[in-house]
Amino acid sequence: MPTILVTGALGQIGAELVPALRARHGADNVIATDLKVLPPGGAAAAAPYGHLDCTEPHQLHEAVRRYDVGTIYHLAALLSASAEAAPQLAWSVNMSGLYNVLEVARGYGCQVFFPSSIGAFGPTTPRDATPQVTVQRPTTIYGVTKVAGELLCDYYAHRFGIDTRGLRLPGLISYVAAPGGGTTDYAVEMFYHAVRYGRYTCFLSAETRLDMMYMPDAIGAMMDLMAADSGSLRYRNAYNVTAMSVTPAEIAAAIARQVPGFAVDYEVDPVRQAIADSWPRSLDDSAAHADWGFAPRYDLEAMTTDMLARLRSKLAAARSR
Ligand code: NAD
Ligand code: AKB
Repeated sequence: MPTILVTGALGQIGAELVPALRARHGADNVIATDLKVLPPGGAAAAAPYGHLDCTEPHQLHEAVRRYDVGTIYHLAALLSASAEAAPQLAWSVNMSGLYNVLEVARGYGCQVFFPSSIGAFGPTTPRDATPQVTVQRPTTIYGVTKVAGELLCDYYAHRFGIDTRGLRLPGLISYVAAPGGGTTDYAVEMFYHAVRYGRYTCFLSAETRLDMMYMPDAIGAMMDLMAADSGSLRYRNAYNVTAMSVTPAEIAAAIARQVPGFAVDYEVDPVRQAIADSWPRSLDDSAAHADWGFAPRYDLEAMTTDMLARLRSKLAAARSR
């Protein structure tokens, strides 16, 4: 079977996507790649692993040719807060990286997965039940690269017949790998701090409402979308998906129900707050339900229970080493 290539495989998503793909398609059929050096004992992305900088087209061509790649999950990118701190680098990695992936896909006939984001929307987008097709005028460089990336995927699908598929992912909550510089990272940090210290200082205000999803649902959604019947997909740029629309105060309350005494205070970071305030409060993901059967399993309570249990064992295992 044709091989699957994952770029940015050592990040928050790749750390869980690579093992899930290997479980379904066989370990040797999934090539994990990243700019970073594979850390010793990095089991999640263990061999086959290769260094690959997505801004270097020849590295992508060489990997696709060498491993006979049929599908590319292109995860390499700078996230919203990191991108805002380095807009020129964000443009280079997020845009040149995707362009290089699409060009190599055009040359070798690969299927491509592109993760867009709620960041592809902006302050003039309807903020509640944000429609699948609506105004997209983001005010962050991250959002600009996500909208342009969506349009580029659409273009390659319609102009060159490339099988591009994408999701507008919300903030992802997970326990395997740390998040990589996003605005929604507070949600993951809150869980770690609850288990470790029983308190947390949040960089977004208590009532900032954003969409979130537990990582197992996000991994399931990516793999289901990629396996869906091509003819049923109306959108080739990216599908809205979400599992919950929550505030820091609501996540804190859900954690406090299981970690008695957990307390959160708020020291708002104006840069990340401004980014969050420009994003939707909730997405309408009915197109994803209708076209390829998207159905997340975890709501806030179910996610909180699983996340706390997994984190407790992870941190206990780390302490006993
Ligand atoms: P992350 O920051 O955790 O990981 C990104 C990885 O890309 C890192 O391991 C980094 O080393 C690598 N990378 C950076 N520059 C590179 C380059 N030039 N070449 C190759 N690799 C490079 O990000 P993530 O959370 O895993 O997100 C993956 C994708 O999903 C991104 O496109 C992101 O915008 C999107 N997304 C993530 C979330 C989320 O909440 N995690 C939400 C919406 C969309
Ligand atoms: C971020 O906060 O940048 C990401 C995202 C929602 O795209 N988690």
